Amino acid sequence: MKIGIVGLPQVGKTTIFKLLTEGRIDTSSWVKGREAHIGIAQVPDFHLDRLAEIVHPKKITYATVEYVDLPGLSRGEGKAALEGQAKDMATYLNSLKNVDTLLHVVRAFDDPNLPHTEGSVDPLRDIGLFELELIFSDLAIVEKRLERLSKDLKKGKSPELEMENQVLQRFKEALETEQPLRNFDLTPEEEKRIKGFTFLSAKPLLLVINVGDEDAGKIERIIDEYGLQKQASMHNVGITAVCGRIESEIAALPPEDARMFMDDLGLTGRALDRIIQKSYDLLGVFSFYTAGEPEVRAWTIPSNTTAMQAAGAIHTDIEKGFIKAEVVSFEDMVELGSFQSAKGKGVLRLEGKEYRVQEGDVILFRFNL
Ligand SMILES: Nc1nc2c(ncn2[C@@H]2O[C@H](COP(=O)(O)OP(=O)(O)OP(=O)(O)O)[C@@H](O)[C@H]2O)c(=O)[nH]1
Ligand SMILES: [Mg+2]
Repeated sequence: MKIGIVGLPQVGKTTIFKLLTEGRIDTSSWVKGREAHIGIAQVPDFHLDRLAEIVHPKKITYATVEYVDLPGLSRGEGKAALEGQAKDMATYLNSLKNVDTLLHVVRAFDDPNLPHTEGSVDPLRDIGLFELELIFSDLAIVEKRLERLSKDLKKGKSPELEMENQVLQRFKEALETEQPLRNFDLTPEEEKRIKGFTFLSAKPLLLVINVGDEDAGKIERIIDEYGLQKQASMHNVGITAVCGRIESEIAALPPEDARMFMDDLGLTGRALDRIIQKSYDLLGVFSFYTAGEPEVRAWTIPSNTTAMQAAGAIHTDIEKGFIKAEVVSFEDMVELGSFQSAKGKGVLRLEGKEYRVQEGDVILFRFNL
């Protein structure tokens, strides 16, 4: 999973990046500019920790997320791309090419020492403003491609080009009325035709409201606090909040100290867990586990994945040679301690190719090489 951290300038993107990567990546020497910075973070996972306690494996492997911390995108940059001045936008788009989700950091903290680029703190305005830049950037790409397509279609028709033309015309209409592309449900074929483009407004969007140190109490009721009901009801949009500055400091503390500070501030959970959970929900993914003595490992898959596809997530050979999946639920595994005792108690299930893997399943694949 790959997540791009985006937003207006000076809203706390790098602060949140540090929090998500638990301060393990030194950001102090970073040059300002259009270059993005990349960090890989383990996904905290209490299921995995618990399984490791009972299996005592040689190795524990967490799922990982790759975070890309981007420079701020200022008002007007998407629009400039639309007007053919896309110099900086190309680098920006390139950094976001393979990103699964945009994590939009929205400034809600006030700080007299750090003037807001728009003159005042107004999360709702910034969400709209940023969305519009994404829409303009997409429209620039759509218009350019449509121009090219109309020339190509005059030379000779092909079903592929016609389908692409149709999809892009629909996109154009939507974008011109300021609708983001993440509202569209495309067929797999349509998706394939447009895969090569980086349409920013098509990516799932996680809004992360960055509140001030004194506003930790607002995190739980962030939607009402900032009037985000409309955003909350949108397709492919998730919302959460952090106290960026203070929570990134807490993230660097030993757990007992962290707990004390969190209690003082009225924080019920860690920012890291909040953001990961929301990202997983937004993308509709979860983890299943393999738990052998050499390695206990989490595997992230989309909901509705079959046992056969899950095998493929581990290795194509296991998918190709798939015979059966031996499945024990996380709860049974923790209670009984091993596949052997799960079998003895009759709670180990033998599942076939089409079995839909459930969150927390502990699986042993049987396969032929
Ligand atoms: N008061 C307050 N300041 C914050 C908070 N989060 C970030 N800041 C401050 O805002 C400034 C910018 O933070 P960064 O994390 O570098 O912001 P950014 O969005 O990465 O900035 P650019 O990459 O330059 O666009 C720093 O001085 C931070 O200390 C916060 O929650 N509260
Ligand atoms: Mg930054």
